[in-house]
Amino acid sequence: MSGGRTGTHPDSALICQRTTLDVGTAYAIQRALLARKVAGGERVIGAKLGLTSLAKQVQMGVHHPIYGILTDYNLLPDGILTADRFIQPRVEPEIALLMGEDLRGPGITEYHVHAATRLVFPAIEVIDSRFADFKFTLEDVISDNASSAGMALGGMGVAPTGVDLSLIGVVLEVDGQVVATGAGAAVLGHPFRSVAWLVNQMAASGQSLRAGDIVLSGAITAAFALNPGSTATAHFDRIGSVTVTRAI
Ligand code: OOG
Ligand code: MG
Repeated sequence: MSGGRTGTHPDSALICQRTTLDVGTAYAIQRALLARKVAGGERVIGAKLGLTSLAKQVQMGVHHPIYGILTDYNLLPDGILTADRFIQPRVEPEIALLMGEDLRGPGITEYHVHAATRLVFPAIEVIDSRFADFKFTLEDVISDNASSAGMALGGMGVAPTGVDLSLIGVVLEVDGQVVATGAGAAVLGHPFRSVAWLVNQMAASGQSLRAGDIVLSGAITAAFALNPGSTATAHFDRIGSVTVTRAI
């Protein structure tokens, strides 16, 4: 890893040196960093997909889906990004799931994910990176927990029954200007397929989703930098809207 950027989170004080990793080692590093966070009092609340849409893969120059683990530290009260906690935050519109049942791979399909999903939410994920300008390899970004930094969910959730999430449109605005548009199908064809991929990948290291977990299914559009004082809103068809603001 490279960059040597620091932040206020204990793990962000790590100085990174670029090394040659394979994907398996990168996920082992991710788990080791998670163990440190949990030992420090953070609680696992779910998981996230990354690089599941063409827009994101092209933007980041990394052409393979990844996953990371979410903790309660990621939840942004009132959608506010406090000034001290982020390095170079970017916002991405995502469809989030609240699981109603445990899901353990292998062999999980989008149908299993649908059956296990209790609620869906409009979400904005805030990603951040220890790598200058988000320039990283697949293995780098996996070991950095898929750039996971924050998230905001809109409303109280909508039952997925009768809603085709692949057809849900989204309009992303920053400071009132439309910066991107897309639909749920951008993430591996369907958000449930994206989450099925996640669960099957997690199985390789004995990880799984539990009832009550929150899952971010992956950015539908490219990510956009959020400057101090700026506000981003993602408006989704049928499932609602969500807003985050970066404090000055
Ligand atoms: C990696 C994380 C990407 C997504 O939804 O595609 C991600 C990055 O772009 O830094 O969270
Ligand atoms: Mg994301």
